[in-house]
Formats: sequence, C-alpha cells, structure tokens
Amino acid sequence: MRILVTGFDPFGGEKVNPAFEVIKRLRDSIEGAEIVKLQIPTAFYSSINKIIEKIDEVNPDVVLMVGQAGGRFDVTVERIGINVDDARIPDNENQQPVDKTIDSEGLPAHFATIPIKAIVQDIRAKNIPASISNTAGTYVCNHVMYGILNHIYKNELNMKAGFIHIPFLLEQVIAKPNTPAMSLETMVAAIEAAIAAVVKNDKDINVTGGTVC
Ligand code: PCA
Repeated sequence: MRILVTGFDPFGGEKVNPAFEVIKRLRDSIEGAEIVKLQIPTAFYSSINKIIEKIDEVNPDVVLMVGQAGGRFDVTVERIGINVDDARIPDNENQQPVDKTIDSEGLPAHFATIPIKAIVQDIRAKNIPASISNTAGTYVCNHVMYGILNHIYKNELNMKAGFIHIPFLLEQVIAKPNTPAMSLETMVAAIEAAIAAVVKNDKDINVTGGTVC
C-alpha cells in the first residue's frame, strides 16, 4: 500500500505550519505502507493541482491531507468537505474567494473515505486527544479536502482520501495566552497512529463520533 501524506506551508503570519513539520518526521514505512510526503502551498487551486500532479506520478492507494487548525485543542479527523470557498484571510497567493463554489458542476459535498472513527479510536488509544470534526472550515483545508475527494469521485479512482486537522505547536502559542497547543512528538505519534488505522481498517468501525448541537 502507498499513502500520499500532504502538509501545508505556513500561513496567516505563522513561521511554521505544524502539518508539514509533522509529516517531515513521519517514518517512511508505517505498518508496511510506503509513505510519500508532499508539501503543498496554502493557496486555493494550486494546492489541489500540486496534489493531483503527485497522484498522477505515484498512484497512491490513500491520500491523507494534514492541516493546522489553530485554536482547536485536539487532533480532529474531518468527516466532510463542502463545495464552497469563503476565505476570512487572503491565501499565500493573495487570493480571497468569498462564497465561490470550488467546482461549479460538483456535488455539494464529499464525505471522507478513510475510516474516520477507527482513526479517532486508535489516536485516543495512544492517550492523545482526538475527535471527529464535522467541518473543515471554508478556507484552503476544506478546499483541498473537497477538491481531492471530488477528483477521485469524478475520475472513478480506486483511492481513499481524508483530512486531519492538528493544533498549533507549543512554540506557536508562546505569545498567545490561553491557546491550546500540542508537542511535535505527540502530533507525529497521532498521525502515525492515524496512518496505521487506515492500513488496518479497510472499512470503518461502527461507533458514535457524533455531537448534539
Ligand atoms: N490550515 C488552513 C489552511 C492551511 C492549513 O494548514 C485551514 O484550516 O484551512
């Protein structure tokens, strides 16, 4: 099995992005799966295009995208990507789409095809806080999640894909009082546990990950 893991470059004035810091440190082989790592720009469309180029080159079985969710306290496995861009801040190419569809002919949304519940369970089994998230926002992370799931769906590729958000690194919150963060080692362990869960679970497990309002 081959797994393409992507992480964004820094954005929004941050010096680092935990996503790429984490994926750089992943082992090259996890549970027998070959790990291919790719840095992508925090930019609408060029991010999707860069992943599609890599998909064409290495033909992975799974695409696991990782991004920073500053302010969240735990590792969040995204359930769904929606067909809209609504950027609160400009991206790294100075684009700021507001209420624009990502694919004007695409479905309103795509669900993750990786086993999201098994991933949460296995990350928690390492004593690391994790949960299902029902929104990846409306910025570049949701954009690539929707864009890649949409590409796979439209081209009928035999490939799973999903998105995991991770909190700030400790060094990013030194001057941000009361903001949650996680150590790099903890987040590397979480993403490695997530990858192992993807390898071990062809189908997802049937446990609740829901929320009430
Ligand atoms: N997080 C942003 C985009 C890049 C990243 O790491 C987001 O959540 O949309």
